[in-house]
Amino acid sequence: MSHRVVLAANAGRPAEYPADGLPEVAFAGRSNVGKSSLINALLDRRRFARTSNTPGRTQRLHFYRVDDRYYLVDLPGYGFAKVPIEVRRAWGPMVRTYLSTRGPLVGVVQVVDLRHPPSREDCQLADWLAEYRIRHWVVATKADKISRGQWPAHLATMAKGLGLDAAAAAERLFAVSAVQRDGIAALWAVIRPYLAPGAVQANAAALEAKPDG
Ligand SMILES: Nc1nc2c(ncn2[C@@H]2O[C@H](COP(=O)(O)OP(=O)(O)OP(=O)(O)O)[C@@H](O)[C@H]2O)c(=O)[nH]1
Ligand SMILES: [Mg+2]
Repeated sequence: MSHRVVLAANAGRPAEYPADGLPEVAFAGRSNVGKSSLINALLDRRRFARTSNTPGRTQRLHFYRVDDRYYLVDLPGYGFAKVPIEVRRAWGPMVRTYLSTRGPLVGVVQVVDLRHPPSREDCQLADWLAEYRIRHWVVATKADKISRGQWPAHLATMAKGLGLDAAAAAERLFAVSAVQRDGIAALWAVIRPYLAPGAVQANAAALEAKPDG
């Protein structure tokens, strides 16, 4: 199936975010981890979301409107030593402002590298998502770079590092390869219901019903 994808906004501040209220899922993770490649794989596009070999290229929030029904948001990446210090300083406030204020956000896909244990910043992001009570999936990508037999052990390390128990990991942790397309259909099947029309209202109601703490 081919999607109609439009880069609707390239935003730094909330005033620049789209205002049409369509549901959105955002993709967050370290610079160069494969966020843009994952978005392209989900949309079955070679190169819509811009990918590059230069880490930290994506310094603003890219809102891709898909089929005029929902957004996939490519967030700026964190934690790359080669990124200038001013840029690294701006990342936290830019992303926290987005996460803490964005009504149409129904969930975040945290993208990590299946080959490595989560970094301190990966853990910090997971903590923020918990703090803001944002639905959270963890996608361990570049799975093609290790043998399939190693996946379970690497997934277990990831789950432990990010504080996911076995039940949470079974529901919310995925191994994928954007290059080989492993796990892409399974990931889509889990996310897609949250992007259906009315998802924003359903999400707000679910949060309302959830007891604090
Ligand atoms: N082998 C392999 N390479 C991948 C995969 N996903 C991404 N890459 C490569 O990793 C590099 C970075 O990918 P991007 O998608 O640009 O990463 P990003 O997270 O969007 O990076 P920033 O925009 O800089 O934050 C590119 O060279 C991709 O081709 C994957 O699943 N397998
Ligand atoms: Mg990118």
